[in-house]
Amino acid sequence: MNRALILLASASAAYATSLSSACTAARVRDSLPEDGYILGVTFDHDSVTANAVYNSSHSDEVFFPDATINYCNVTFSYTHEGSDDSVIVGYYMPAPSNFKNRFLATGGGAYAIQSGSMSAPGGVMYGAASGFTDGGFGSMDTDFDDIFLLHNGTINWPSVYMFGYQAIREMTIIGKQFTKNFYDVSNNTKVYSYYQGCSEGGREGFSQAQRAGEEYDGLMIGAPAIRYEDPGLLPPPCELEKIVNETIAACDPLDGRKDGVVSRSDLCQLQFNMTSIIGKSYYCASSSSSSLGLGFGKRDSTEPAQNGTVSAEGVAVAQKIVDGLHDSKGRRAYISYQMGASFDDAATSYDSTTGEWGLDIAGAGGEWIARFLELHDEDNLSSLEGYTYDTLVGYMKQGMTRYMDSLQTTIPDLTEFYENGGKIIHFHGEQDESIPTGSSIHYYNSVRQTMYPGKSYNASTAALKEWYKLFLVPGAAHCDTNTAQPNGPFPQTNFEVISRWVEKGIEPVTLNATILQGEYEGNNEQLCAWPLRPYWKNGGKNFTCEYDQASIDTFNYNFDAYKLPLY
Ligand SMILES: *[C@@H]1O[C@H](CO)[C@@H](O)[C@H](O)[C@H]1NC(C)=O
Ligand SMILES: *[C@@H]1O[C@H](CO)[C@@H](O)[C@H](O)[C@H]1NC(C)=O
Ligand SMILES: *[C@@H]1O[C@H](CO)[C@@H](O)[C@H](O)[C@H]1NC(C)=O
Ligand SMILES: *[C@@H]1O[C@H](CO)[C@@H](O)[C@H](O)[C@H]1NC(C)=O
Ligand SMILES: *[C@@H]1O[C@H](CO)[C@@H](O)[C@H](O)[C@H]1NC(C)=O
Ligand SMILES: *[C@@H]1O[C@H](CO)[C@@H](O)[C@H](O)[C@H]1NC(C)=O
Ligand SMILES: *[C@@H]1O[C@H](CO)[C@@H](O)[C@H](O)[C@H]1NC(C)=O
Ligand SMILES: *[C@@H]1O[C@H](CO)[C@@H](O)[C@H](O)[C@H]1NC(C)=O
Ligand SMILES: *[C@@H]1O[C@H](CO)[C@@H](O)[C@H](O)[C@H]1NC(C)=O
Ligand SMILES: *[C@@H]1O[C@H](CO)[C@@H](O)[C@H](O)[C@H]1NC(C)=O
Ligand SMILES: *[C@@H]1O[C@H](CO)[C@@H](O)[C@H](O)[C@H]1NC(C)=O
Ligand SMILES: [Ca+2]
Repeated sequence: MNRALILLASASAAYATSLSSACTAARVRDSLPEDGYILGVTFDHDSVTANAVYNSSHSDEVFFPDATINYCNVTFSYTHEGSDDSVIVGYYMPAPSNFKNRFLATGGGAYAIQSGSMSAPGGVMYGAASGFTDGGFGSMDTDFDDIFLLHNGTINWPSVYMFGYQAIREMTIIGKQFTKNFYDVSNNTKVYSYYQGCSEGGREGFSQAQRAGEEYDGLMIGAPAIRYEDPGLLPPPCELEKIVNETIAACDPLDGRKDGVVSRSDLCQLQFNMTSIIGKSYYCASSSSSSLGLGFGKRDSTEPAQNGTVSAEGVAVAQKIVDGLHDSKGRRAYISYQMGASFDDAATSYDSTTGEWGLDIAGAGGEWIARFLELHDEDNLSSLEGYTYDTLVGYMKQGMTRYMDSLQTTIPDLTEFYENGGKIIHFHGEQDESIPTGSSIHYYNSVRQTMYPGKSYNASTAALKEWYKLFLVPGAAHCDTNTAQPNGPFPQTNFEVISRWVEKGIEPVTLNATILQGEYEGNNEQLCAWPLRPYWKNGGKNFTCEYDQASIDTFNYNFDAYKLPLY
């Protein structure tokens, strides 16, 4: 039966179709857009797979609430004519009775372009067909860094553009039409289109706002890695951990509420001097640890017990980290983490052969230099000998120049997205230890100044907030809650909030969030929209969002190490 006959036969009965009868390879094949729907793209009809998944339970996720869902798991591939590539896309299609005329595109983390099985359920539970792509890298298990080099010295440029923005754009354009066909939605009925992702997934979201603005109605973007930035060289972990703990203890009450959460890292920077920690004793038992994050902080280590007192040198190193990357002339090249954030991505590692603590470099930072800048098929640097801050600034410049039109995702002109009526909820953990919080504020300011060049600070902020809001998440780590500040909230219901904003015009003045661990687990909190800052009056009881010029000014940066503007 061809498509037209199916349409006639099913007429308006589409919503009565059960998941089991809808979820067939034949229906998926019939629902594929025409070849050439995107110029040069043809579909491989033999590649189609479809299987119904029932009672799939998801709990303890930070980006969406607990839910049990049913969906049709669809995959198929397409090729770009004239190339011999094959791009696999995956879509989780809600049961027809639960479909709410929504499509959600999802992204990945670190060098993975997708985390579909982890992200797509967050759309299905809200009635959205939810898509992801392998970028044409070979399989859903193949990351960008695995295929980026064709050989030492030879870049696989098509993969750079696919990772940069093209693959997710195509997955969305194909997915929106496939969704209409699959559910028999008429072409003139709106299917709302969303994106959700954090870290590299956040970068992918901004890549779409910047380069595919007409395709989306709402974007939920967390802690975006938009600049392929500071590789982050740094010094003994127990001493640094003690410095962080003391900073948290000293700065927690500055926000008006003593709850173990540094909700005002700006007041911490203005009022707390880390030299007061010198002389305090620290102790850490020996440990063997390993952690794998969504972001850029991969590490493994075995460390001996450490016992000592905080030194002036240790505090100086911590201060240098907090000040951010500067060149030897003292010019700013990059931003650092907010005070109170852990130094995990910036700590030293123990060399068991020499028994000394040496400079370390976060896994992804070393790989960035070795593979993406030096073009060696390796995932770390062999040595840090001879590296200076100027070397790192040089790498920053090289990265920006080489990948300006592909991976650099800081175009501040979002006119197309704005004119299409798009809305953005952008959030960033205020205690992010991997992508500096200030990086998001700097981009927000770049968009504000670019979109509203003639307006004052307050007027341009008010205009931007009508469609693009930035929320800092008190105490939150990189795309996650923070074990060191368990009473901090996390914005877990963003899909609910943005769909109300897009579909019903209910504007989120504050962002809904929930405490997800610790003694207050389950409590609701609201997050202030930048540039307003949280402050608790009346002994921690009365929550307010205040305008504090001195605090806002701590987030203004002048990147004078570069001649080109850094957006
Ligand atoms: C899914 O769960 C419901 C409720 O517990 C149950 O009735 C149903 O049989 C389950 N379906 C499958 C396919 O396991
Ligand atoms: C979805 O389908 C793909 C392709 O057949 C398969 O690899 C994957 O495991 C399936 N996922 C689920 C949750 O069924
Ligand atoms: C809907 O639009 C698609 C893409 O333009 C087209 O291929 C299809 O024939 C249209 N369907 C109907 C029923 O008009
Ligand atoms: C820092 O505080 C954490 C609790 O958040 C504790 O587990 C850890 O031992 C402390 N570290 C040091 C060096 O005191
Ligand atoms: C902290 O105090 C020391 C010693 O008084 C001073 O040299 C330093 O400039 C202060 N640092 C900051 C960031 O205010
Ligand atoms: C740490 O060192 C001090 C002084 O050397 C000693 O008194 C103390 O017992 C040590 N603490 C631990 C937990 O080893
Ligand atoms: C690529 O370079 C690394 C050293 O930088 C070397 O170990 C490896 O063998 C080279 N691979 C090829 C295919 O030449
Ligand atoms: C990467 O290499 C540097 C320098 O050789 C080393 O200090 C660091 O521990 C390595 N990092 C990882 C994650 O292997
Ligand atoms: C900007 O708005 C804030 C909060 O409404 C106000 O306190 C501040 O005075 C305004 N600044 C200017 C220059 O008008
Ligand atoms: C806000 O979050 C609470 C949990 O903290 C949740 O019960 C409620 O449904 C959320 N509201 C919206 C609009 O998402
Ligand atoms: C705190 O909030 C309560 C209840 O909304 C209100 O009655 C009280 O006046 C507020 N106190 C202060 C100091 O703002
Ligand atoms: Ca606090």
